[in-house]
Amino acid sequence: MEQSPVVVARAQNFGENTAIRWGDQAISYADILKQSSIIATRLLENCEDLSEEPILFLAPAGSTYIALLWGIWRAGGIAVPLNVHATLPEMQHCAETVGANVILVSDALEEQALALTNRCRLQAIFVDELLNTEPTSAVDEVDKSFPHLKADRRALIIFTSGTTSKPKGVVTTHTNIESQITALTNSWGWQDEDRIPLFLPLHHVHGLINILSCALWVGAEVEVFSGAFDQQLVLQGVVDQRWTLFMAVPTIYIRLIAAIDDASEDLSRQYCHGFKSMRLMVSGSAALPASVYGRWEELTGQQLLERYGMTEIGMALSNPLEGERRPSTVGVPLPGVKLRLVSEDGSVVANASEVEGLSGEIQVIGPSVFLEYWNDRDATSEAFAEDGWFRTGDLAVREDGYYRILGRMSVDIIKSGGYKLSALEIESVLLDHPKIRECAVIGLPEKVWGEQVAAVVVLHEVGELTLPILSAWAEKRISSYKLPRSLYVIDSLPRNAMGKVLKSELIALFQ
Ligand code: MLC
Ligand code: AMP
Repeated sequence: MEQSPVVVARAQNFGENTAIRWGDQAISYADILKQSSIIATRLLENCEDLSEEPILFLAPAGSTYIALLWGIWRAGGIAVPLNVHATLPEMQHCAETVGANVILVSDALEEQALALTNRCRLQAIFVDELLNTEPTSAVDEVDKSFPHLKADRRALIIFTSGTTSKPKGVVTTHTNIESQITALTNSWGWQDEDRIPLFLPLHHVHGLINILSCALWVGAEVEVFSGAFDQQLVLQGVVDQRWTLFMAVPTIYIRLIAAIDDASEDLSRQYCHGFKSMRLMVSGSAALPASVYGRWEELTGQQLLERYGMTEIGMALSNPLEGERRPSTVGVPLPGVKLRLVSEDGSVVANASEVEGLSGEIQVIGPSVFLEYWNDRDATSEAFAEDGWFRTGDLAVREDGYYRILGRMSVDIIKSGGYKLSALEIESVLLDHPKIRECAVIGLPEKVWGEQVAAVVVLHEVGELTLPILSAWAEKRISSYKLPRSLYVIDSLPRNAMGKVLKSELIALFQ
């Protein structure tokens, strides 16, 4: 099956092994391969190669999701996973940005898909029935008709919020994805005996690359939880010692600490024992407070491995599997990642292993770095320094050989519960509210979520606007995790001489 991307071809080695488990059901690698073959055949009904055509897909976490992802890849297309909880305008933005003609849909999400196809010129292909059919010829035969895929082809578009008002489509190639995966499978000792729970969303790299794709790369087993994060179900899995690996955002570890603290003595002992039995627990997507690292170790004996990454680059820095894991740091560059720190005036302050103690923007170069923002040449060229290094927008310092993240360069990027949110995107939505004249969205520090979205507004006329009224209005326009959690009505926004809102003053005022 050399014509398939390596990530799919490798699955052949794992045949009847369980790939995905959910509830009391399971599906093998061979069956998912067969399903992906059916999808690819369907997509190639009218052509021999999708030739990097973007194909949207909408499916809850589970085996269908993988069959669609791999099916699109095998047919030569670019897979564009949509957030199953996104609002209609958000999905429409993704569909229009990539200029998609086709969306593959799991039947459970029919309603969202039909709403979208009513707005955009898109053909919806409902896949449940299709996936239950037998391939018309033997799978091996079918496979031979798939296009020969070069590794430098575009493979995936993940939408990410940034310092522009609308999310941008991050394009990665098959080579990028392979190198993002292998950096982690090699560094964290992934093996086919590993079993991992998946409760993070699959439209971001933490869930899609670090958990799902790494597991499938090595032939491991993924237990999928779709829908909202169900702490009790996850804790039951921990008590049953069903997993060897665990990956989550800091918010989840903070919630788990509270659950352990609140449980009866007996149950709390069982939870701690279950966590202790795992071979590795990883935290990332946002800063892990040292107090959480310490408390987790006290309770479970586990030293959380903290790492740092970004949609555009996969994972770049990691504490070691073997050796010292240092709280409040993100360790050292992963294999294949070249990293430097650059000061505001553009001079390189620390080249990988040399200078210590000077802070600068993290810039990265290497095979895991994305190709481009879809159809956005200006944003792409702005994102890279002249000599080709990707500017992350995160500040760091190197101390005693380990990197420590100091924060972000832009106040317009908010991290809440591991989700990256754009203040500008939320502002542009809120400014459409008939009562709002001016608006500044800020991230206020908060213990459990890291940061929480707050809206500071100036109203058109004396009147009232309350948070519940604003939320009810906004929830049709933006995903619920982007909604402001607090609202401050003031007379005027503080601005500098150039008219720019002084967000740091607002943060100091309201935190
Ligand atoms: C949920 N809510 C949030 C939120 N998640 N509010 C702010 N920030 C968030 N992240 C709100 C919902 O809108 C809802 O509000 C209420 O909380 C309960 O919703 P829920 O769906 O039941 O929440 P829950 O399932 O418990 O979600 C919490 C969570 C989730 C931590 C599991 O936020 C999550 O999956 N975060 C991880 C995101 C992620 O994968 N990021 C990685 C990006 S890649 P209401 O008002 O309706 O009750 C990346 C690179 C890297 O960062 O390095 O990994
Ligand atoms: P995203 O764009 O959603 O992929 O989020 C990437 C951003 O998450 C990075 O640019 C960082 O700001 C943040 N991030 C990821 N891991 C960490 C970490 N361990 N500590 C602090 N910030 C992190």
